[in-house]
Amino acid sequence: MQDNKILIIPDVHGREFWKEAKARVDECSRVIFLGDYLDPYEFEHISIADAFSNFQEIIEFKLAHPDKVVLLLGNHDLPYYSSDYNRLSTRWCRYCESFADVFAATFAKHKNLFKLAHAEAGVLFTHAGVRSDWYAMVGNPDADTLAEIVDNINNVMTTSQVDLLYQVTYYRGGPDSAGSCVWADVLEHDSADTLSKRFYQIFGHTLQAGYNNTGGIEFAQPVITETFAMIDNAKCYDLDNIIPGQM
Ligand SMILES: [Mn+2]
Repeated sequence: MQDNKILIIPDVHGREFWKEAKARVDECSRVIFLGDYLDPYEFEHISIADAFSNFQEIIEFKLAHPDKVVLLLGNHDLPYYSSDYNRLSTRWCRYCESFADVFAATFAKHKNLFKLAHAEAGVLFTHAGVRSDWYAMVGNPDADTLAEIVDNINNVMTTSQVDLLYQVTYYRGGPDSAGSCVWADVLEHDSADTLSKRFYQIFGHTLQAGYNNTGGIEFAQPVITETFAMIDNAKCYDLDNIIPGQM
């Protein structure tokens, strides 16, 4: 096993590409899921039942490797995960009303397996990336250590601050000025952002896909910059292959 081999799994949405992690788990020191396990896209024709059994398999994978596997929460997970989270969000989430109780019970049973933020190798991992102006509501983006940033973000879930997660800008149909760490669109991220300049960030959330010549939909390239990588295109990524200078 290599010392520091980190595998990153962007938005799942019922897809099976994450199973590469199962095949490679012995060579990895960490496997980090960026969240959004359920609510498949219509164009992919994945049934809700299949998406749910896929999610259960991810939970089993985490239980089999509790220290190695990290499960982050995305905007599609929070309506099922937290009854305190703003239910209005279901309007924009392909929220599955008919299975919502089943999904909520599964999250509730495994509540402690999930979190909002993770740091590893000096990199900040979240579902949608952390903007300085959003983080300023829970900490100091210019001074906090990476460990403090992760703690402050994770604590949002367990305090009265949970509403901060439902900060959505006009890019995603919301009225707020700063998208949260589960809602910020990739277009809201700026390489000059104070926080991104201090800590490299890796996140998913903004699907990279488009129409091909025959009218079908194909996944497109990730958005990789000098200060962040947005990798929501249904592929597993080795950290070594993302960060500029380490390729
Ligand atoms: Mn997603």
